[in-house]
Amino acid sequence: MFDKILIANRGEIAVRINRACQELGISTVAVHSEADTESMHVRIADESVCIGPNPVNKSYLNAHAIISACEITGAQAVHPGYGFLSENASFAKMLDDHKLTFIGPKYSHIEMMGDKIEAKKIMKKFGVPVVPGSEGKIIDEADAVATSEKIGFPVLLKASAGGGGRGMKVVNNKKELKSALPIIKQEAISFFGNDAIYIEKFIDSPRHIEVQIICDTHGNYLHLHERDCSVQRRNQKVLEEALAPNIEEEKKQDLFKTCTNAMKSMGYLGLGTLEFLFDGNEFYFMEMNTRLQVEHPITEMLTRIDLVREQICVAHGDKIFTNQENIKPLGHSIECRINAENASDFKPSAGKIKMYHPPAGNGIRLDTFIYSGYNVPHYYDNLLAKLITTGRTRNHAIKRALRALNEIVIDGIQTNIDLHKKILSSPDFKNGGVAINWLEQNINIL
Ligand code: MV4
Repeated sequence: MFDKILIANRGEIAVRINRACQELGISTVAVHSEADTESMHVRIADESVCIGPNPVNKSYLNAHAIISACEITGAQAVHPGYGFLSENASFAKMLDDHKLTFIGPKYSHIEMMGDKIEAKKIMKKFGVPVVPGSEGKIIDEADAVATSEKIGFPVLLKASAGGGGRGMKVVNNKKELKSALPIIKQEAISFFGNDAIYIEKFIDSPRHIEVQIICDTHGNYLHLHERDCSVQRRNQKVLEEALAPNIEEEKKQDLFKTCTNAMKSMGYLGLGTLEFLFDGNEFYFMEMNTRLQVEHPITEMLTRIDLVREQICVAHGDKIFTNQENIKPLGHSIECRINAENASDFKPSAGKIKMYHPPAGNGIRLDTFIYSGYNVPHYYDNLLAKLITTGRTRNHAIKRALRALNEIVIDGIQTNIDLHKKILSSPDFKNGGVAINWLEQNINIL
């Protein structure tokens, strides 16, 4: 096993990764910006290196500074967490060139899945159901019109280098398509430096279901079931649950088999998530994420598998400790993302946490980095904590989440704790299976 790992991230995920390293007997190096000197991830690591000033492009996105920090400390591997450099293929390649291990997939797979047209082509080739749309990139206006008329309006224009909801536009007819095409192309160039556009049938009110997979270098391509991430606002997930309620078991099992077969055909390594839209009892592949995800703990609680531990092990070349037959999800798990934000305009809030008291007890997990007296900086993501509750049934997990949200105290800054209480108390949510537009449409009446 590695002796020393550098954690190229901050906040709750850096703390989460540090914990997995400690349990594996691996010593840790934290990296941080000037604003993060007093951050929890720095305090709990064995060593720390300041890699630059507060803006992320000068610190957490500074690949050269991170590689220098490895050389200085003798770290053998880098865990990128999520966000920042976690899906940056050239960073993964740079680490390879420096004989350092990137704790993630091969850089070629990161690159492939980062190109959404390429990702869709590959998945389709391996039998994964995809959203009906253009065969690859749109060549010109005539091609766009012909493709859209064939699949039928409304259609969605998507930038191939986009993802996570950026660089998309719905068009309802030929006229709208013709005016939107040059705009979305220009956006694609200025946001992503790549003008490749593709077209998909617009699916109106689907659910967002994702499949967690993990692969090693010993021929194991396993799935860890699914998560339902439909409760979102402006492309930001708010609450996730596993398993996804009200979907036929056989339908899911067919999908899992297809996903693991695709991973085997690709020779994928490490953790991955295949994102699907679920509509009218059908799954449609959208994108694949080649990183550890924010919402991984709900899968951990259900399967009792430590995803970060396994991620480190498979990156080292070790075998996954279990097999598909022995992975049996137990009960139901819900994650509430607790953000520092204004309750009325949802704008990020920052400032000093005067008092913090965590919830505890049966079925409660809180992944966080905050403490009483901590000053939340405004430079970074506003996620403060993830409350993960697990129960024997979905109902029990919901009741536990409400109980824990009543126990938790975060004083001094504004949070979205009340929003979570409203969601968990709403009859629609309790019924299970709300669509991706549900929260935005109901936020004022919850
Ligand atoms: C779609 C879609 C409807 N139809 N594709 C948003 C993020 C990116 N991963 C792709 N997204 C979508 N693709 C087709 N053909 C709706 C969305 C979408 C969405 C998907 C999942 C979760 C939240 C969402 C919010 C808005 C739009």
